Amino acid sequence: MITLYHFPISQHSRRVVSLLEEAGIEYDAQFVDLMKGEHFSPDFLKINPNHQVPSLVDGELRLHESNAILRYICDKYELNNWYPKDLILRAQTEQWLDWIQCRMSPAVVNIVFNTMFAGDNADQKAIENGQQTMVELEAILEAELADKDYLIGNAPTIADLALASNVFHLGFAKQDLQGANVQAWYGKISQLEGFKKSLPEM
Ligand SMILES: N[C@@H](CCC(=O)N[C@@H](CS)C(=O)NCC(=O)O)C(=O)O
Repeated sequence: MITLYHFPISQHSRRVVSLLEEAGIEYDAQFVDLMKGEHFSPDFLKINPNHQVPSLVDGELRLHESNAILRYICDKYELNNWYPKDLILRAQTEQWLDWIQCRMSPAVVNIVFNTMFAGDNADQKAIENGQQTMVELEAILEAELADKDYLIGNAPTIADLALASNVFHLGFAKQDLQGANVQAWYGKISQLEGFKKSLPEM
């Protein structure tokens, strides 16, 4: 059985939990409490020297990076609906996964970390930069979701789960995206049982 090291407050963890729960895959869930510094324990550093969740262990394999973990799970369990095999749909899924990692996640981290978790070290400039970027990114998403239900066509993929984990995270800083198309899309993802199960108890 695969083991997932995760923490519910972690946006990157939630996207993986969403997929595992949605696909009904049995897994050993290991809670790593970031608030208590458990990610710096010598045992966890052997699993992921980056001291980050999520991390996956499957036999000899130790895997970090949430999107790599999503891809691995889809390939291992042949979840072709979540990670399409069609050349064009696959390329679009990869595009959005990379966009989410390279553009969306850093802006979300700037906003949420500095608003919620940085305390006296909060960087106001980083919050402003994040908010400025988010205006541009939301406009891109609004246009993309104007004529379709999900990022890639008419069914959710791992790109939607990855994006939804970021969008939920913005809620910690009360920065919910307001665009009608993004809201409609997020309403659909929010109904997924796997997504619901990934959320922290509030
Ligand atoms: N690129 C990584 C980012 C993972 C990440 O930033 N995890 C955060 C929680 S969301 C974490 O573990 N932070 C603790 C640390 O960096 O020390 C991924 O996609 O998995």
